[in-house]
Amino acid sequence: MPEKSALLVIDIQNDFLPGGSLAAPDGDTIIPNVISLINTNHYNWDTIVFTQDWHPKDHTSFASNHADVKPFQKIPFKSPKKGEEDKPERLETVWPNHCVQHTHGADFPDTLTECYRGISVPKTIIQKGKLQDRDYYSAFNDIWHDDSTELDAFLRENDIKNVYVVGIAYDFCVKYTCESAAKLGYNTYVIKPLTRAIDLDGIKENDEYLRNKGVTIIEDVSDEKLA
Ligand code: VGL
Ligand code: ZN
Repeated sequence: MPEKSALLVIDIQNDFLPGGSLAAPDGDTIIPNVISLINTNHYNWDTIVFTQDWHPKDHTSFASNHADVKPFQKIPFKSPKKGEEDKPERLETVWPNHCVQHTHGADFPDTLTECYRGISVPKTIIQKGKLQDRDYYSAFNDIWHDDSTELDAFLRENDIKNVYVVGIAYDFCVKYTCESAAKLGYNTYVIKPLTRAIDLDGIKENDEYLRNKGVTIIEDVSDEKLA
């Protein structure tokens, strides 16, 4: 039996698309090809996972929840982890309000919702960013490695060995999801043409970062895998 493969579709949500509050430039342009990648199934996906950034409105990653702080600033955060009260604070980026639970910004675009409904292999939606006091970039865990989502358990239940990642943002949730997957022992691939970054200046550096973590970057996805 060949090793089983999962496709992870990261955070393709209205707020990360043009017109949204934290848009990745051209984020919408990957959607038709992501849908083709799912529907044609030339990679023989054994499971497909959509992730959804899903914050309470008082979430600590929103600049608006801190006095005199603007979006994209870095501010110090204390570890929320038990026993780490004395650890030095870490500088973390704060964001415009985005992907607030049960709002349009947190929804998937309609074409993607329809695509999800049609998936016939095991599938799940993993929501992350739910705890108010910490941010989550990886779809596996929060940035402090304290709280885990159900993603690792889902992949293990389905006997997955290979993980392919597409979506938004290449420099945040795609990046840290790939890093976690590699660290957890999955053979991890990022299909780069089907990702979009928030900060376009950081892409090269991001490639290096991922390679150093053992992630394989797929630089092009041939037309026959999509058509
Ligand atoms: C993301 C910033 C804040 C992402 C989520 O999906 O990459 N980025 N929250
Ligand atoms: Zn977020």
